[in-house]
Amino acid sequence: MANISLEQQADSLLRTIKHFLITRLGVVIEKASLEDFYYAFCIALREEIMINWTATQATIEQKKARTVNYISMEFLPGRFLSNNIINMGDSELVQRVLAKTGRTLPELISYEPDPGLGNGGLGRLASCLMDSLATLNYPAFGYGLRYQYGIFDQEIWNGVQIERPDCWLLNENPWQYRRDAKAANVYFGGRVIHATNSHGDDITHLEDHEIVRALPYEVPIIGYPSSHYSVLTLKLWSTKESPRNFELQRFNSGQLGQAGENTSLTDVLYPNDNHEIGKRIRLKQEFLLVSASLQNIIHRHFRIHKDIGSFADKVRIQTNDTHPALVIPELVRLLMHDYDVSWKDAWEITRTVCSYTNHTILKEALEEWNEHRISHLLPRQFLIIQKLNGEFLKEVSNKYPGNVEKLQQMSIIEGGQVRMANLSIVGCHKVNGVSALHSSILKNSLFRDFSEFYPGKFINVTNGVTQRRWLLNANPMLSEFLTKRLGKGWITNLTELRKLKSYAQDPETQKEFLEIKRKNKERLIDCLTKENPIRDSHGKIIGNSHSLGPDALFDVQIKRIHEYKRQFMNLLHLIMVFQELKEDQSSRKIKRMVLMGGKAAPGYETAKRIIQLASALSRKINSDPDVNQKLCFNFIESYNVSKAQIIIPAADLSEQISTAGMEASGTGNMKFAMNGALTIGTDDGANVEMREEVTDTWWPFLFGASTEELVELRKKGSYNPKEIYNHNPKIRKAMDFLKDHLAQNENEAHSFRSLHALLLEGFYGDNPDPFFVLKDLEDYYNTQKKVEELYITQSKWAEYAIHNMAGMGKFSTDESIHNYAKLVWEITPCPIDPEIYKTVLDEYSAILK
Ligand code: 26W
Repeated sequence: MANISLEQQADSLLRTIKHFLITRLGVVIEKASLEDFYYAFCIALREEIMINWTATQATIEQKKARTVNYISMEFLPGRFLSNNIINMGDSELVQRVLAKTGRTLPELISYEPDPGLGNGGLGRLASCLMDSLATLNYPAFGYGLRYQYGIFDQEIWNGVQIERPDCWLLNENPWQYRRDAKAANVYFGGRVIHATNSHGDDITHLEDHEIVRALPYEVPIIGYPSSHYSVLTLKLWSTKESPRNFELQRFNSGQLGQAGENTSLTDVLYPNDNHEIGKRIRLKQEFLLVSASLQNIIHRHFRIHKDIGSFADKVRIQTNDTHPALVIPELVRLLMHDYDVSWKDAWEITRTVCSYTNHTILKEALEEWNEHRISHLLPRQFLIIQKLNGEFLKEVSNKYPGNVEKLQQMSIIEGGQVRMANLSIVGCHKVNGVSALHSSILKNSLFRDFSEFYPGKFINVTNGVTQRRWLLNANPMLSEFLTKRLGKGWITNLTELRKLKSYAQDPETQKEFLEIKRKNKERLIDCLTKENPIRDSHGKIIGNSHSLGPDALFDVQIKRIHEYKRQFMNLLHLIMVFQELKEDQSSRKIKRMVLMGGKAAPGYETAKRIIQLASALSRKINSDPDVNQKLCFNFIESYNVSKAQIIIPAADLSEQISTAGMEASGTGNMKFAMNGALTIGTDDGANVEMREEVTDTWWPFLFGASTEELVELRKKGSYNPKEIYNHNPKIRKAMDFLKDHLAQNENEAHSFRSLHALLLEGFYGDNPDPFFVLKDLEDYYNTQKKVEELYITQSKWAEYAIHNMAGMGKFSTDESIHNYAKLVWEITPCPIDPEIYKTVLDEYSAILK
């Protein structure tokens, strides 16, 4: 549309909107409600998206490109509208159209629900990777589940987390396309009938099984414009709307729950993060995703290629953690059963095609399934896992004859449990961690036996984030600031940020940076005071969040609540500052506004107690006139991607304080730093590489024990938090306050005593303070003092912040994707073919004539 003026384009888009208002909704524009207008506006934009989508898919087919398929139980894409407008390059056009209609973009944007189809880091990473795949024109597909209810909405009732369903699909969603023709049948249960294929290998048929129909909804993922922006497909499977999923006979015999089991399979995202639950429905969800996606992948393969022989060359599958690990037995089975491939070849193809990303080393997060559960629900896949394991163990015992311990450690099935990580490692050609430190822990510690057995299989691909959402979309003012100095190159090549270094000392640049930060803080304060209520124990709103104005240091920790992330340490520090201010109001020279946000898994008691502690502290601090001019603390309800987009640009200080060795990477850390916050952090996850890029000089707030130190300490078993309590009066005073002076009711008293005991006594015979909160607290406290010293001199602070931004070039998912493409998938970009684009456009335009 390049040769039409912007004004003409605006008129044309407006005509389309009016057209849809009448043809889809039956209203004229003057009478349209916000819902009506939003919907018509989005489907008008879709018209253009469809052209590029069609052309992208046609190009991928025609070029017969090798494709990558990213399979993930979670995606956290964030709101689509604003991001799509930016990536389509239509910001100005949209402004013009809206000006003609008296609507504003913010009202449209905030009307849209934020799809919470993930828990946290893993899901958000998947979406950042999809954005980069699209922008870099890689031939890729995303596969996930279309949960009817995403991650719950969180409300805090007098300090207690209440979970409410997140009904993001209440209204028609314009960004998804239901594809009935591409539905797939997924088989569960049944009896196995044995047979052989033409190679004499065992294959299996099923009898008396249940069939669940998976229906895909396709979501367009729009790349940032090159000449023609690519549009990739994210396919989300649903079992909701299928004629046969509802079991009428069970319903008729009064078994209501069972009758609806399969229609409700994709209803809810399991809200556990880093904790395995072992539920049958979860296993069904995982297999549904795997089986439906594989069928779709194979179906696409045969549209383009004549036979299965080229499958190993043309297809790559990336499993996002072990949740989709059943692709391994299921692909082997499909190849043998449906395409008469021999066992040996099926196995070889599977191993060539699949690879696995690990996102956590926490033992309790490593998936295991009871073998009876699997064999009952997925009898054929279980037989394959058993056979694989038998062959694998033979290889192991050939290499290490007589080493029973090795066999036990490496076995896929052990003690009646199927270990999904072991299955993934054996069945994949590459296994990667998500930061240098994390990958080295996988290689040298957690999966050491495997890395010795399979040299070269374990690699690192450091995470990143997409600067399109996290700068361009979330922080327009800072984006302008960057573009003014660096040109637009950084939007698709983040290493351009390096050039910022030469501006770090420039007073004008510093001033402008600080002004932008200030405006972003004002935007956040506005949101907090209007949209972050305080509720009583019945949920009634009784107040609002507090603020100290934009001069205060904005100190932020936002992420899932977990002991290893150590929100608890942050809160103990808050108590210490509170107590100092109580004694002497001039003990602190700067104002500090502390913000914390994050959801607790519904069954995770300690995490819920930490939220309760945060709320109690917020109540205490904000209402105490002795301290509330200097210190203020708010807990942010229902933290999600949309809130992150407002909070992160306003932060001065980013809290990345996990126990060293436990945070696989972290990606919030990167978002904060590229938005001009300084990090107070341990040497953990990607913090290590961020520090290296920024250099120690400009990374002043590193603190805490190192991974190695903690490994030693655990080995020796000599850590004694009581000693710290006895020797450090400030810490002792804070701990005593926690136990004796904060609670306002019996429930709180119980919670805070438990938290106290967790650090000093230990629970159920466990070691006390397993995440070394007290060990690092003193260092943390001293480092926080350094933060305040530096913050006093704003220009100095700005200089540091600019150096930190300059060091973030490596942490774009564009870089991560290039690394996956090179080290794991060996794929090359496949931009839209101009000829194909022209054909599609001509055909489209012909209809309009
Ligand atoms: C089975 C229950 C369950 C659910 C989710 C176990 C584990 C998970 C995820 C693997 C947890 C997760 O989100 N991990 C985070 O992944 C991010 C992206 O790589 C990393 O940046 C975070 O450090 C890591 O905690």
